[in-house]
Amino acid sequence: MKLLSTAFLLFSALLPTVYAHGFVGQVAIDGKWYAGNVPGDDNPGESPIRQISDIGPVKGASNQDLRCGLSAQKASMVVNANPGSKYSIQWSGGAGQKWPHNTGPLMTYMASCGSTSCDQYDPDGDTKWFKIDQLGKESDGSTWYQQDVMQGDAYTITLPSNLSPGGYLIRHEIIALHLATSMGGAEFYPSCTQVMIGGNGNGQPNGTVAFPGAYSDSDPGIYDPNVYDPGSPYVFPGGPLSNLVATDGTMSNGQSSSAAFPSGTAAPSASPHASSTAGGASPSAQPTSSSSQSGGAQCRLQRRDTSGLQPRHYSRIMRRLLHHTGFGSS
Ligand SMILES: *[C@@H]1O[C@H](CO)[C@@H](O)[C@H](O)[C@H]1NC(C)=O
Ligand SMILES: [Cu+2]
Repeated sequence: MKLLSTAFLLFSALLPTVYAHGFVGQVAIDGKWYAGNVPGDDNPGESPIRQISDIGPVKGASNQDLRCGLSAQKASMVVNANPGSKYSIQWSGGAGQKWPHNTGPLMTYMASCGSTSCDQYDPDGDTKWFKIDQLGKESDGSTWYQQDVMQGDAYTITLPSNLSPGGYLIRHEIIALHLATSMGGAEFYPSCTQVMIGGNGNGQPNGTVAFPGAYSDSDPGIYDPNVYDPGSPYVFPGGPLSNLVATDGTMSNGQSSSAAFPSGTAAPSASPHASSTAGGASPSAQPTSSSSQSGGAQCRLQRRDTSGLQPRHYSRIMRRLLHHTGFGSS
């Protein structure tokens, strides 16, 4: 008996701790991809994506890390974009891993860096964020689009068409709700990309929010006891969309499961440095280049092209079956 329990304790201690979390690994402006730095990497390379300290979540609606992610550092690049530019996001679950969660919304906000260059700008309590996009469940009322992210898809939006010129942070976020049946269980994964908007727009947001401040731990879209009920309605947190709104949200095949990120020491081809030099990004760092050519794998949010999607729907159904029979992971 004694021996047995000792053996059990020893075995438990040896079980690996599973960190099922992630970060925005890459972003693209009008199809040009920029790698982000691995969280906590001591040797950050050139990137417009602010580096965070860890792939773990921001917890708690009053956490200042809700602005740009865990201990986010200013990034070295500010990339040019325009009103109506395509902005693409590739989530990662860590080196070589896909994003691990499938429950909860994708949200995107922007904020002006004011007269400060965005690579020098520290968002604070006065930073005025306006919501440009929010994406929840698919038309079946149960499957979250985050499921597509978990399968490796990249997400692309068209930036608001009337943005005034200047420097902005684009704050894209997943709120993972797999633990949201408990108050405080929601996991926030914000990420900021530094852009310089050109053109001659003149739009001003009609409403802005602060981070922290926009969310409360008791918001129905953050503490959601019904989150696993099929068809349960979802109330997005953070108020209404701005008048400056992104359009054409699209999931498309991301890169294969192979790592696009340097793990520890940088692999030259996929290094963040590579993408800052002209044409330097490797094919593996360009998630959509192959899928956009192969066609068929794209899925518009309203009008899905089902021709290339059979395996995905199939696996989704399988996953649900497994879940309902108790074999799926929680
Ligand atoms: C801003 O405009 C949008 C679109 O017209 C509207 O849905 C939203 O309620 C407005 N927000 C505020 C704070 O007035
Ligand atoms: Cu996680």
